[in-house]
Formats: sequence, C-alpha cells, structure tokens
Amino acid sequence: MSVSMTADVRHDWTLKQVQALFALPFNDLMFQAQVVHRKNFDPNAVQVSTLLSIKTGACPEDCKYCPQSGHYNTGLEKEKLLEIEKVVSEAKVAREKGATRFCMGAAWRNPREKDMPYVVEMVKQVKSLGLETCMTLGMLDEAQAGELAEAGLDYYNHNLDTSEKYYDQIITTRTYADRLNTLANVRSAGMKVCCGGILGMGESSDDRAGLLIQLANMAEPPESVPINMLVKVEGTPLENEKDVEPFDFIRMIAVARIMMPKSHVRLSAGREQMNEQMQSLCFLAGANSIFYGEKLLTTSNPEADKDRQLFDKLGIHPEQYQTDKTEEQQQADLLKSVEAERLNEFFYDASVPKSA
Ligand code: SAM
Ligand code: DTB
Ligand code: SF4
Repeated sequence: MSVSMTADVRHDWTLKQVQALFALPFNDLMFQAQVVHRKNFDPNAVQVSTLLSIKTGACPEDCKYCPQSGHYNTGLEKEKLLEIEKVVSEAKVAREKGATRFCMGAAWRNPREKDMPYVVEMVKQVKSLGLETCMTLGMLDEAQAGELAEAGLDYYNHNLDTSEKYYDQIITTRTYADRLNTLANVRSAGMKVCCGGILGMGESSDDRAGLLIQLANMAEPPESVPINMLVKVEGTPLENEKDVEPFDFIRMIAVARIMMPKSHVRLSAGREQMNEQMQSLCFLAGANSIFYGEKLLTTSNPEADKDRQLFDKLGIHPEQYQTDKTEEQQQADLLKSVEAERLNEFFYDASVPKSA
C-alpha cells in the first residue's frame, strides 16, 4: 500500500491500511509522518494549552483509567464547581506563562441545567482575556452545545478513548454511541472538536488503529487529537497495567499525523513519565500541541520551566493563537511569532537567563 502524501484529507481509511502503517519500519513511518507534517504545519511550532479542573472527583461514571471516578478509592479530595473568579485568575496565570488555550475540565457525566450559567460565564470571561477556550464537561445535549457555542467556546473536548470494540472493557456507564452523539452535537453547534484517546489500557494494536479510523473517517475529523499515555493512579482498576512500549506510543502519534494531516495532534497526559528524547521523537512524529503547566487535571505534568528548556533545546516555539484568518494573515502571524521567539518576548521570561 502506498500512502499518498499529496492527496487531500482522506476519510476512507481501512483497518488493513492502518495496520500497514503501524507495521512500517520505524524510520520509514517517521519519515512519512514528517513529510505530511511539514506540508501542513510549521514543523517547529507547538500549540500550548493549560488545563484546569473546575470540578474535581466524585464522578458517577466508571472509566477504569480515571482517578476522579466515584467508583474507585483513589484518595482524591473532591471539590465543588470552582468560583468564576478563581477560574479567571488561573487563566490569567496560564496566559502570563505563555499558554494560548485554556481548557476547563469537570468530573461530570454531563452538566446539569443549573451549572450551565456558570460555565457559560467562565467561557465569556476567559475568552475576554484573549485566550482560546476549551471545555470538557461530559455529555452535552443539543441545547447545551448551542449555549456553549453561543458563549464563544472555541473547542469541546470529548474523547472516544479507544476502539468501539474495546470500549465496554473500560467504561460501562455510557456507550460509544453516547460519545459519538455528543460529538455530533458539538459539531452541529459550530464548535471545534478535540477528541482522542489513551494508550496503555491493555488495548491491542487493532484497537489503537480502530480509534484512529473512527476519528479520521469522520466527515470533519477533530481539529485537535489528544493522544494520552495512561497515568496509572493507585486505586483505579488500571493501576497495574503494563507500560506502553515507548516506540509504539511514538508510532501512534506518527500514524495519527498521517491519517489526520490538518489536525493538531497533542502529546497529552503521560509526559512526566517520558524523557526528553522520547518527547522529541513525538514532536518529530508530528505531535504539535502539549498541555503546559505543572498539573493536568488531578495528576502532575512536567514543570513549566522544564518545558521551556526543552523547547529551547529543540528550537521549538509556541504556536500563536489560531483564528479563522486568511493565509496572508496567518503567514504574517507566523513571521511575527518567529520574530517574537527570536526576541524572547513571547514565551521566555527575559529576566531569567536561558540555559546554555
Ligand atoms: N468527565 C469528562 C469526560 O470524561 O468526558 C471530562 C473530563 S475527563 C477526565 C477527560 C479525559 O481525560 C478522559 O476522556 C480521558 O481520555 C482522560 N484521562 C482521564 N484519566 C486519565 C489518566 N489516568 N490517564 C490518561 N488520560 C486520562
Ligand atoms: C485529554 O485528552 N487529556 C486531558 C484533557 N483531555 C482533559 C486530561 C488528562 C487527565 C489525566 C489524569 C488527571 O490529571 O486527572
Ligand atoms: Fe468522570 Fe470523565 Fe473521569 Fe470518566 S473520565 S470518570 S466521565 S471525570
């Protein structure tokens, strides 16, 4: 099979074709992914998002990977919905540290009607800071998706997590169809979709391929595709799962890049367990987004300072805020971002000496 690298985005991937990509010699796969990446993106720009848990723990769902599920005892301290002011002040800190997108997550099966005015106000106020906004609140009905879109929410995150076949081994309190239904509501409300999955839950290589096929074959694939490596949390049913083979994780990123050439592929949870060399191979494979800041939702993420140093070592610069701009405007922005990077204005604190 040959994968055309000049063709436009395809939506007809078959399992056999994706298996063939996974089976390529590592260097050949990386080369193909890098060619696709360079054709569609600035290869040295990485989008930077910061996460905040706006409602923590005691979730009624039974996702086997999740420290926030009320079904397992993980010793997590639960918290009510945060006050709007607290969320806004955390968003300001994220912006000052260089994030361009602020992602707010809630441990809900779905938001209740009485929660909606609060989350809507959060979107409005965070957006007014000049940040892109993302939320992940569980299932949404059509009206709720409409309200969030109306408030100006840019992205909605809702992961499929794995293949349809493997899904009921991981979650029993909702179905794959429920997930797809929310994704359809998000799309028809006009928001951008952030949807990906997790590696390391005991899934097979075909399950990984199955997830990517679901995503890539959507009429409009997600603009953002988070690939998480399971963070094994004590007390969850998956706490003793086998580690993911690092090269298989990198392969997953590369195959995602090839199958969804225009999407941002996010190297998501699990970076703290990866060394710098592995992360840099993920960037080479086409990952071009990260979660930045010391905390994911409830577990830890690399120190911001360490990430700045890694970007510095690799000559990577943070990607500018993306809007519906013309190509000329985007080009002008790209030049500006390169210049800003050169002047250390955008991301680095000029008062702190850079490492040699
Ligand atoms: N409750 C909402 C939902 O599930 O849609 C939003 C929050 S939920 C924590 C968001 C995503 O985080 C999950 O879909 C899952 O992909 C990811 N996640 C949760 N726990 C994780 C873990 N231990 N390791 C890696 N990813 C995890
Ligand atoms: C995603 O795919 N990963 C993020 C975000 N979307 C919401 C969450 C990762 C959570 C990791 C476990 C925790 O910190 O609780
Ligand atoms: Fe709840 Fe989301 Fe965690 Fe599942 S992943 S238990 S829905 S917070």
